[in-house]
Amino acid sequence: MSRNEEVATRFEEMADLLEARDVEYKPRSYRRAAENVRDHPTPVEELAAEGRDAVKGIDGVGDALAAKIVEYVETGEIEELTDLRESLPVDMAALTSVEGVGPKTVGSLYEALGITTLDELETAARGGEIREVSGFGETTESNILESIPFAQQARDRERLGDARPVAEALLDHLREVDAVARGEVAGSLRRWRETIGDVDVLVASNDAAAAIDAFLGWDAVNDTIESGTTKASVRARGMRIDCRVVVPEDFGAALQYFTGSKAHNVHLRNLAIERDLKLNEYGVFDVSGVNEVTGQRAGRRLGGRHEADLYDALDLPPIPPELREDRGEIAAAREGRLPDLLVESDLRGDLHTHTEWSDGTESIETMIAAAADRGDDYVAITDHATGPGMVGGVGLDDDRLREQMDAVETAAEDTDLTVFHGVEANVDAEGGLSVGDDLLTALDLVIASPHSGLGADRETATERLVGAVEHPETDVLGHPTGRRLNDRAGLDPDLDRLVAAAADAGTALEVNANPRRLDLNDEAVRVAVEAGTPIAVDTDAHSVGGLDLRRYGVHTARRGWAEAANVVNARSASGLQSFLR
Ligand code: DGT
Ligand code: CA
Ligand code: CA
Ligand code: ZN
Repeated sequence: MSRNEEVATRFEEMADLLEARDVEYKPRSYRRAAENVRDHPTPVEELAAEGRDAVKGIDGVGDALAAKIVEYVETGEIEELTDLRESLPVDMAALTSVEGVGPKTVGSLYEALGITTLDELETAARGGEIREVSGFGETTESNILESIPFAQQARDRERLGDARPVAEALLDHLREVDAVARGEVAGSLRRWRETIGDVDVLVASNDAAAAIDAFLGWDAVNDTIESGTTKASVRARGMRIDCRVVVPEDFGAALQYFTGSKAHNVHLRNLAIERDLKLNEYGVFDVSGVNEVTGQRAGRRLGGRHEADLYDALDLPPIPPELREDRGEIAAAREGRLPDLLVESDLRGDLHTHTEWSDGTESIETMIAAAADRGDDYVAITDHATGPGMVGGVGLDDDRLREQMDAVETAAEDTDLTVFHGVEANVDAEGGLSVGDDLLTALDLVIASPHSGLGADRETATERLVGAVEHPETDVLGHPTGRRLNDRAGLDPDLDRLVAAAADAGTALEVNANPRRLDLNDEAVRVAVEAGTPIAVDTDAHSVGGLDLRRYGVHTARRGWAEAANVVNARSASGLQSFLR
């Protein structure tokens, strides 16, 4: 977590605690400041080092809040927050995750009944205690009771980008073990869902005890939740990890079963039943000759060593894990119209990168060299322009953008890569762009991104984004909704209208590969693909390492059924140039 994120989280907690104590006005200023600190491109520790005035450069941060930011950077604590927590020792995040329960409710229930956790809330609601509290009634009580299971479930799903590296480190460890023939991720992580309930890992081994020992002995394991002869669960790096061991002959069947989704598997099993076949984690079986009366149910095994055996027995081509959500993939497989999904090597370059000219960490030359090292054919340098949502002097004004044009041109002379000079312009409230028209025309590529006003209603959001894609100079709509996974919902535009407008205007919609964003998400990509709207899969890298996030964008696009033909940066440099014109 960056320092900015830490400060933002603490300010939000303060806002909740103050609101719970019926303090007026202050909660709002803390929330506003939190959002601006979170989005501020300069690390707060750098600002704090320059002094309180530099910190006050953040929108919505005055003397008092600047002092708290400096205090946090210097001491790791905010004294007022510590005091607030002591006076109201509640699990605020858990309690407010219940629909209809806000900080004020939490405050009242703590005062009246001493409720501090979700479990206590449930007990009190079941016991009919809540309806007795002044301001509450039976309806409120039963609403709370109804919403608690969802709140318990929706809590702590991990972001894909946080879980994937943990699972891969575990696989590296397991694959070193002699007893382990194969190790793969399964579950939602293998399907590349944007968030993960728990990590599922599957191991093929003829010595299950040794494989389980190796799993439990991984040095990142914090504690063992349960362990048996062929499966175990642990907590490691803040995540729950389930590991199952099967014999190599069954590995394909088990991998298919534990990859899910449950809905996909149920659909597939029904298809099997129609054909007198049976699917389970041990294989695929012909049960046509099975005698119901004697109860002899096993049938004749047709396969299971390889995952494809199961699909093959149903006369289906293998279905890529990303599609296994029961969203029409089984019918498509049956009718031979599964998409030829995008693969990472289809991408020829990144259209959205930042340098130290705005809030990136590297020089133009370094980012170009890093793109060349990856084997790309081209790269676009697209630093932030000034405008709404850009604070603290991060964005480039038109003069600086003109200066950068020369710098990019010079850097481009030393490389075989085709270098595009672009800009990430901010979309204003009316859908206009924060850069002069003459400059937009002169640049190779224009990304238009919303960075402010992300709480707007659907109609306003749609108008604004449609305005941005219809701007004659816009080439790509960057992170269209502005959401932050597990953090802020972002805009919720009318997707049918947005993708139609983008298709008509010849503007690409971005799939921002940063795993905190994944924006567009999988379902929105599918809508775009079906409308024939061009897509750009970009990393929005702010450093060399940021370029490695590409795979998350690719798999999100795959979950949206995208093919290379849908993706503008899967085109050659000259193909891209003709799109940009
Ligand atoms: P998650 O962890 O909530 O992100 O989602 P998954 O899909 O990883 O679900 P998980 O971890 O509960 O189970 C892993 C896979 O195992 C799941 O995708 C399908 C399979 N599975 C689990 N429970 C059942 C079940 O009751 N029936 C069937 N058919 N499959 C199941
Ligand atoms: Ca899982
Ligand atoms: Ca699991
Ligand atoms: Zn960007």
